Amino acid sequence: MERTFVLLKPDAVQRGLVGEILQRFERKGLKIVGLKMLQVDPQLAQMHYAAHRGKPFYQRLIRFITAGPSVALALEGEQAVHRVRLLVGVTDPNESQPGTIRGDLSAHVTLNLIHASDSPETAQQELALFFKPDELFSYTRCDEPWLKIAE
Ligand code: D4T
Repeated sequence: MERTFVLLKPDAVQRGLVGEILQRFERKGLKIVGLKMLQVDPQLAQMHYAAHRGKPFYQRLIRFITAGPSVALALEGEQAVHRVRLLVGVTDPNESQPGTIRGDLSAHVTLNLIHASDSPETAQQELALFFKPDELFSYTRCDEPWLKIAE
């Protein structure tokens, strides 16, 4: 089992899309193992987007991500990083496929609703950046034993 980090960005909260997006992950079978609302402050934003420092869109990105509350999520499942990235869709609104979160719900390259870790290593770093150890949970969902029928 793998864990990944997801951030529902301020536009997801402002547009009332938190439930819709959470539902897509739950319906896919990903397990929520961490969930909290927070306001990303400039320091956290700079750490999270350190790889983009100096790029033309960097200042806009920091301004946007700190503009209002976000929702941080930890999701667990088989190949969770890859599966979540597929559900999210690509960054460019001209290329994001219908059926994906961005393809269905976002039309802007910066206001793109959601961040998801791009590798298991990044996921570990980002989970540690946004969650304290006691904010992440290990538990068995009641459908899990039944679903083992296919093993
Ligand atoms: P994040 O990191 O937010 O999940 O987005 P992606 O993984 O899909 O995309 P990314 O790292 O390439 O870009 C990070 C972030 O920067 C914004 N952005 C990106 C932007 O505002 N203008 C741009 O031209 C690009 C390439 C969107 C996501």
